[in-house]
Amino acid sequence: MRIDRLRLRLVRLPLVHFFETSFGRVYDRTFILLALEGDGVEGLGECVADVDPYYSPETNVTAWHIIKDFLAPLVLGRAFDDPREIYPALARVRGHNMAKAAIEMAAWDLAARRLEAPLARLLGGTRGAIASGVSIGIQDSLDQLAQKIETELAAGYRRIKIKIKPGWDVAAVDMVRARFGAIPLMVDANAAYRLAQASHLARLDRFELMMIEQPLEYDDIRDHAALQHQIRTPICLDESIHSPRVAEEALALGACRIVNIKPGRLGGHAQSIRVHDICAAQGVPVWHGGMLESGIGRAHNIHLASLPNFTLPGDIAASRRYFVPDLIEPPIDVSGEGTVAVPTGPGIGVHVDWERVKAATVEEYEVRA
Ligand code: SMG
Ligand code: MG
Repeated sequence: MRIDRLRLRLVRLPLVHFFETSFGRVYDRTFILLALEGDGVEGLGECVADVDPYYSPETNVTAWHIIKDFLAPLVLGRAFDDPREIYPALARVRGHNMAKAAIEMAAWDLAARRLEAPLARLLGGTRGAIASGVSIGIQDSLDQLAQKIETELAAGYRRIKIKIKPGWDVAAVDMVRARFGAIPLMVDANAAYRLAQASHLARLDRFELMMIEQPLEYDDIRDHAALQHQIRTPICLDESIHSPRVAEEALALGACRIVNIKPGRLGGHAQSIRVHDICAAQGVPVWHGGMLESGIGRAHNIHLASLPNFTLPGDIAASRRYFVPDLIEPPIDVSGEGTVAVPTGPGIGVHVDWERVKAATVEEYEVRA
């Protein structure tokens, strides 16, 4: 396929409910939608960068700049036999995985649409539905947290993840265990602790959590390995795993026992599959993370999460938890058993409501070969 045109749209959508992590509270989501056209077919990607550089160093402004000025010229007018060639073609640019992933994932959608095949088939997906969990942000009170958990369990979700930070950790988990018993439960610290707090984190061991996600700094492997030797709860790494090489290092050093895969953080589907395979070869389970994506990014995630080593429920929930209406129609829904069906149509297999996209667009850019 030859890439003839690239289009960027900066889109802003209000969130149904605020989302709070250890680095702050957000009320809306602003992100870049990327369309690649080749051989008269269009593929879509969603950039998971945010307005601020708190989860990752990238922002919408850096991604826009890097795509427009450096990445687009590396793909426009070029012919690719396989979307696996895209990430290597962008290698001259260091880092900026979220910007790269938006292009790479659009190329996968384009390739799948040209073959009139669902994306999951090209990626190597093996299941027709994925297990879905929810990520519940820090709330104003423990009562509010309990109410949220009750709602999500009633909806059928397969596991509950709560965000933690110093001051909102042991007591929150204690409340959840006391009220809801042995539900599948995990916590995510988004790098809010330091190794010196290991004995405090060890207080979580008695709650038999599925895992603690990214307790220490975003670029740290060694301290996570030290921490894993001091706590019983399995560590799952999110922010730290930005490449297959780092995934190998983390596993070799014993820095984690579970890996969160987000294609935006890794530079796209091909790099994600490599991490998936590295983990599978070592018997390490993975699950699919979430970045508050619209239905477009969410659909990409669902296809990727249909690969065999995604054995734990992911942060891929129904559209209605985030955006009403979503940019796709019908929205992503979850079954009463807590599963999300893998779309069967060509490409990402969802119908985009372009009127809604237009209404939410705050900036546009287009460039042709
Ligand atoms: O998409 O449901 C979702 C959000 C899942 O908790 C979630 N994501 O660290 O895993 C994580 C966070 C990152 C998003 S906060 C910008
Ligand atoms: Mg996380």
